Amino acid sequence: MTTSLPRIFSGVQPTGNLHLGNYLGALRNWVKLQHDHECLFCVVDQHAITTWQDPAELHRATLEVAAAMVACGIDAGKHIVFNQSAVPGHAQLAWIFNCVARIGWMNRMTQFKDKAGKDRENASLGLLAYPSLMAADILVYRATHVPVGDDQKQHLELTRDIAAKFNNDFSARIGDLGLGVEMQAGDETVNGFFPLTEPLIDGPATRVMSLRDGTKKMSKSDPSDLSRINLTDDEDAISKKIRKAKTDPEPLPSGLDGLKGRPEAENLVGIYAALAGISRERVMAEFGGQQFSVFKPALADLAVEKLAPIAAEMRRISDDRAYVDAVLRDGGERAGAIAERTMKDVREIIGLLGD
Ligand code: AQP
Repeated sequence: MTTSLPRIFSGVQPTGNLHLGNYLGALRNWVKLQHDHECLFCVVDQHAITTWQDPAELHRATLEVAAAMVACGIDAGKHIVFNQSAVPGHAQLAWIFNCVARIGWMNRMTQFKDKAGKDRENASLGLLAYPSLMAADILVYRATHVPVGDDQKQHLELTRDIAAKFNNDFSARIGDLGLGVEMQAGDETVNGFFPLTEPLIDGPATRVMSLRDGTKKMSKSDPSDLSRINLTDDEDAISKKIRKAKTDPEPLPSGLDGLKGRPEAENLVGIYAALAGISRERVMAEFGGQQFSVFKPALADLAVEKLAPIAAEMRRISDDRAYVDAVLRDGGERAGAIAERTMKDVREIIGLLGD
């Protein structure tokens, strides 16, 4: 895998059932990007354990996420599909980044604040350092672009901060060893080892919200299964969840402006637009002024049409355990070779003796 195409890294945590938000915010975009990028898609199992996971369930979910990537259309032969713990470079580089990043940077992360909640002192140290491991995931492959949902924007900014500080802290050494590449940092051209990775946050569904509360993002860890459409849901479950989705008593407004202050209606319109591959304006042109009793069945039909084939493909692939194991093994070997080349240079830059 040595092309001159821009390199993409992105990951999904095996923390439960993959849902519509993961699909529209991440997986579906990955499928499009694989045509003109060199891609690494990772099941980030070491991120998952920043909060407690049942070991058997973690194992199952890791295989399921890998199967989902392939079921959604990722070409695992051309690109790399693997699990994070198969490549030691992620954890090795994360430790180095823990020594580069500042505690204050981590304390400002909204995901940490949300997940740690009020009992911050009792959160795992790993949860606080999560963005450092995420920076390592990306930079151990010196990836130039990361497609993510809107919720990961702050972590991506931190990844750039870590790369910039590393480049700056070791600039003389990077220059002496001839390991720098020229890159643009704002208006300046700088010489650095790690790229300043760009996020790719694209499409009408970069933040899909819960079906039970339009102010909360759709999430695997929401205790209510009715809050999300799982990629494994069958036709009946998809229809039922859309029928039961929280809405207000008013019909849909006639234009997009009327969706302001109506988060549940706005969310359903966004989901329809994303699944149909049309703009939200077009959805409003078709359904504006209509009751939810008309819009919801249309949305349910569309969701079933788009998602049921993915669920069927996921089941087919998951049943072939040997195939999923082979995808992950092959991906881990190829990813490991790239990561090890980076780590060799990193050790030399820092002055670690290594092996
Ligand atoms: N609701 C969402 N809308 C759009 N994109 C989303 N993503 C997640 N939720 C939404 C995107 O999916 C990719 C993988 O996410 P993840 O599994 O690594 O972690 P997450 O963002 O923490 O997802 P969850 O579902 O909320 O998991 P839990 O509940 O375990 O924390 C990312 O690109 C993410 O942006």
